[in-house]
Amino acid sequence: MTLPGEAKGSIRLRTTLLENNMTEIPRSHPRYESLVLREKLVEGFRAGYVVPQGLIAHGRGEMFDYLLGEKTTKEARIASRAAAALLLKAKRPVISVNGNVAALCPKEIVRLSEVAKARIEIGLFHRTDKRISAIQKILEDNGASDVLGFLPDASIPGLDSMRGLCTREGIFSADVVLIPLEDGDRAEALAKMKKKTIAVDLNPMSRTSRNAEVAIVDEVTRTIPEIIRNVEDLEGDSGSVKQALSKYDRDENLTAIRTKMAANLSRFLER
Ligand code: PTJ
Repeated sequence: MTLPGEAKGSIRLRTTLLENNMTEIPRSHPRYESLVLREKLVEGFRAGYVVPQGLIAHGRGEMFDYLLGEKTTKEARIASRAAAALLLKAKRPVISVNGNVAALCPKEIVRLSEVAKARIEIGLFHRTDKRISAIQKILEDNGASDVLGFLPDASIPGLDSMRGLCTREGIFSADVVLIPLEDGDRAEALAKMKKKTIAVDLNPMSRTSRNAEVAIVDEVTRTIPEIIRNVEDLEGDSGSVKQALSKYDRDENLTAIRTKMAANLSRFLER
């Protein structure tokens, strides 16, 4: 049976999707992008590298994104440019990857690591060797080589969770660490180690956002390409790198986003 508006050729695709327990999302759906992200996470969950807690965390993120109008704000753009500048200034930048990030934007993470000359290290809260191997494979399938994290040989002081495990070559000796979709503990512990962190977190009130050197309040699949664009633009231009950093004030930026979210919420309630 062909559904209304469905091209004949898409029947095979629909069958494949059903066989794989995936849902086909019509492109015309007003929340198409958001639903595709959910599918990616569900796929990762079924394959075993996204934890169920990751699905809950994404739902929390969606709620904040709703308050942002599901689009990148001016404040997030300023923060992403500062993040790009920080990565370019870093001597040993590292990108930390967890299950959700591997499911949502592996290709973009690998591209960012190339343009910013940053190492990739897998760091999981719910750590198992099986998950690390699966995530490493996804990153490698997307072009990464030399992914760190499988064999940790150091730990972050003061952190009891498994996410404290890291590698000496990577996070332990990094000066700048990009920590997308993090819980607050490691962000705080990394700050105590005098590392500069770049958070990507839709919650502007989270400890991660409040502890990061640069806090980008935006959806991760929108943020990473934005950082890539800025790294490419700022590369080799030390004046603009300096300007990007001086233009950014974390607390001011977070306050502006909270104000924006509150205003949107009031508007929604008045509807
Ligand atoms: O793969 P693991 O084992 O390392 O576990 C990963 C999760 C995400 C489960 C773990 O890091 C966790 O529990 O995170 P939290 O404490 O729920 O924090 C995640 C933060 O990311 C929350 O503040 C969410 O609002 C935010 N968030 C969720 N999805 C997105 C997001 N921010 C940006 N983009 C998203 N897609």
